[in-house]
Amino acid sequence: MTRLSQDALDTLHAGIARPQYDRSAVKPGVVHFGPGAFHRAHQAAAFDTLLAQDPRWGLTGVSLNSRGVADALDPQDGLYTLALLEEQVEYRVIGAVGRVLTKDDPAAILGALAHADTRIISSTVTEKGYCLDGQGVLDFAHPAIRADLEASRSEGWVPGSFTGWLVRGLQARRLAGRQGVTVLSCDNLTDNGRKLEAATIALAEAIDPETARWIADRVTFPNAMVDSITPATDDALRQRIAAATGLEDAWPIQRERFTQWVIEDRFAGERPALELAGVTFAGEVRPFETAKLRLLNGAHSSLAYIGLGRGQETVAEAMADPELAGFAERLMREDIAPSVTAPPGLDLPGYISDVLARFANPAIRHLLSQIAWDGSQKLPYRLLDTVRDALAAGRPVERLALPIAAWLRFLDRAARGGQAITDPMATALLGRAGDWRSVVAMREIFGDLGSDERFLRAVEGGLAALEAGRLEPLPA
Ligand code: CS2
Repeated sequence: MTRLSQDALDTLHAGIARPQYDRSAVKPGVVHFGPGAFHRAHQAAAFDTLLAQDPRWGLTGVSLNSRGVADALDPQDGLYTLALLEEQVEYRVIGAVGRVLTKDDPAAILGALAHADTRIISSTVTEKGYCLDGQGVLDFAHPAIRADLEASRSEGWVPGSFTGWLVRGLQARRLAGRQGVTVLSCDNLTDNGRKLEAATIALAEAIDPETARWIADRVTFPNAMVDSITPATDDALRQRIAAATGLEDAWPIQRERFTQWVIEDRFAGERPALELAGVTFAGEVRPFETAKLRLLNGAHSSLAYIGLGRGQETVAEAMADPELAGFAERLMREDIAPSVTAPPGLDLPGYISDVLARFANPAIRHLLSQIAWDGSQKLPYRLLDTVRDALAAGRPVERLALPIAAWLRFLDRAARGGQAITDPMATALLGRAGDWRSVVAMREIFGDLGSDERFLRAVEGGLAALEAGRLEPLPA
């Protein structure tokens, strides 16, 4: 079967949406770190819509950790197919991604970052890509940061971390006399832009104080909230895409039809007219971030760890379990919602109902094991901040502690079964598995909660409940 490529676009089956612009006229205005499934499902689809009106916002991807995306997309001239999963699946070929650069060609990455056409540097590198400590600031003891500090002592240094590349690229822009840029985080953490700004400037100050001052003056780091459920690509999707489009696609992407992107209107120069693609620009993004991270992502992680413990595989399967679906709804409405100030115009009870319906979508095969990745990086923003707010307000935390107990049992099962887990702190966590108090005592994850007796009693009650096969916490 013919492979998807620029030349093969004309052979696409009728009815398959394709780029509505001349790709040869596109300028690469955006350098994106982490062009994985979520980026290509969400931001790239929005830029693809915008490019039909404004050719200045093409995407150059940068993959620092693997060649997989580059090897899949470069033979396809950056093209890939996006499947919107509802009853009636819709297919769309996305052309917004041009090249995908890898760490094998650092000069090309630096050239893209320093290029005159570059106006935005964006990221989906996940929480762990920021190298932050438990307080959300740059961890100078992080091995990747220490390596960058060492490397930066030599001329022409090549960074290894995302933050290191930001410093190196912004330094090159400064030395070349380029304009400032907007650094746009699209990762799931509260105050993502401000945290990235502080981390970047802190690293720059340690490497090149003149660049740190330049960044503070000429670069903006808006906060942003991103949302669209994007299950991992599998061979079943590849087969569906080949049958539907008539072309072979090495790495198609699938997501739900729902997508939301709220960006703080704080750009270093002209901003892209992404409102043409349904994106919202706001003066204050924090309420949107908190609502989404705590309600959607907090419930997602809860379903993942509890569902895996009940032998379930997908989010839809967990939601088909009445006891677990009921627990998730009570958790959202009674324990998380009180800690959330609804963004302007958002009806919180209705939002919760919509999220639960999205979770239950049978057209989406979203693996609980995928959501279970990186718990040490996700749970602080998704559940532990909510626990802190509840404790401070004198609200009960037993139901909030149950998913934490489920995560502790998830770690125990992996350790006992000799299974690896995907988590940057896997070694430390699996080394402590079986002694849950030593895990909860890890300040880089739990901060002060590890010594809060109310929280510890709630976790103990959650462990007892799960051991008894119940989802209502037992008194410790
Ligand atoms: C999920 C998120 O994998 C996970 O951790 O909770 O990727 C979730 O699907 C997105 O945040 C939804 O916008």
